[in-house]
Amino acid sequence: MKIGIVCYPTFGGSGVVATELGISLSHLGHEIHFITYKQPVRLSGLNQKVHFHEVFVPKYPLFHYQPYELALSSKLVDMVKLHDIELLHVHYAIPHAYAAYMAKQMLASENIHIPIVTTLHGTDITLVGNHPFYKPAVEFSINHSDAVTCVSQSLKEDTHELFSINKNIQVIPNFIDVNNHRSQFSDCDRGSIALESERIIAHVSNFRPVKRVGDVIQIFYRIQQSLSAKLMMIGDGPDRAFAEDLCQKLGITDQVIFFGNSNEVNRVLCFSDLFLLPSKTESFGLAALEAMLSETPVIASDQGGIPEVVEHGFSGFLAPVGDVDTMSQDALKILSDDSVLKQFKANALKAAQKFDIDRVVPFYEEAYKNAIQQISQSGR
Ligand code: GMT
Repeated sequence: MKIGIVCYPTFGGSGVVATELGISLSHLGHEIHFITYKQPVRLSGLNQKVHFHEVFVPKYPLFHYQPYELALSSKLVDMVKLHDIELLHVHYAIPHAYAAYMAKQMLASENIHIPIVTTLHGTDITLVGNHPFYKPAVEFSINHSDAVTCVSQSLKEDTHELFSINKNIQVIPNFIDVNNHRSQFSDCDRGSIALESERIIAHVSNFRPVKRVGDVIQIFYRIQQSLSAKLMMIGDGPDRAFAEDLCQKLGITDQVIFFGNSNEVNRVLCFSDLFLLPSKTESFGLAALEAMLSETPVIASDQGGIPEVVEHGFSGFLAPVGDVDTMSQDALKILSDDSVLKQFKANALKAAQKFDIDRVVPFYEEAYKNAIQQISQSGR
């Protein structure tokens, strides 16, 4: 199949999932066209099967807001015609599903009929999408997609609760490339970052309020009162300065490293003993899954789709949002004893392996085939 993939090209989970999916589909022989405003961060090695088309929005003084959706839908129309793309898979409803719907209508006027598959990722539904300013357009674009998928059962329930959806929403969980990831590191070089006697704790996010980075710092603060440890903070965003200030106030700046947006997430996870994800909500928690594949157990909140990824008492522990005392006590249960830590590390890996890309990608292929078939049968 020739598939157009629309996504955010940034470090966020939806862009990562879209990119890894496209690469994996290309290995299965499909021709993939990424269409977005920048080359996705995880996309390298463009080749005959993997193409990138940049959406450019020329600046014009009249426009207070640059019309990205317009540029994207025009680009989609052009790319579908130029490369005979058979299906568009858009990740994140806003504004991608809306732009794809417009492209579909423009193409239909030229008798080119192409299905749209929309994947909902979380914040497009739970945080941004249901805002009254966007809701009618988001609901319309979901209902007018030819197939809709979402990344967890929890997100499916949230979508039905927040919107009037008349479409079947298929849950296709996020995934991870077990073989590729496991072959990346043989030596974790732990000594470059901490002493042998120190536990290493990690957090990866976009530092938005939903991630509750203050809780990350508070959990770490309590942990380091009982054992010697370092905290690796990877990512960047609005709450970074607040997190750095909090470290200063608590007198732990020497024990916390802020890496910013880094391409070395897997290197840091490789030598980490524990991952913290105390978010207000997560539709899935891809960062936790990536940690688990690096044999890093997870302490997280019990919200959204996280319990579908992290098994309480097996690959980590879950607690109510904001309960930093329970979270730090649970962390200490794992970190205080070498043999318990070893067991949780092994469990984390085992739990992550269930989400191997090879098990999940066939569900997308099937969804594409059905969508293409439906369009050709209905003749539209
Ligand atoms: O977490 C974010 O703020 C980024 C956001 C995104 O769109 O990349 O992440 C969402 O999608 C990821 C991939 O499906 C999920 O793993 C994250 O849980 C989800 N974030 C939230 O629901 C807050």
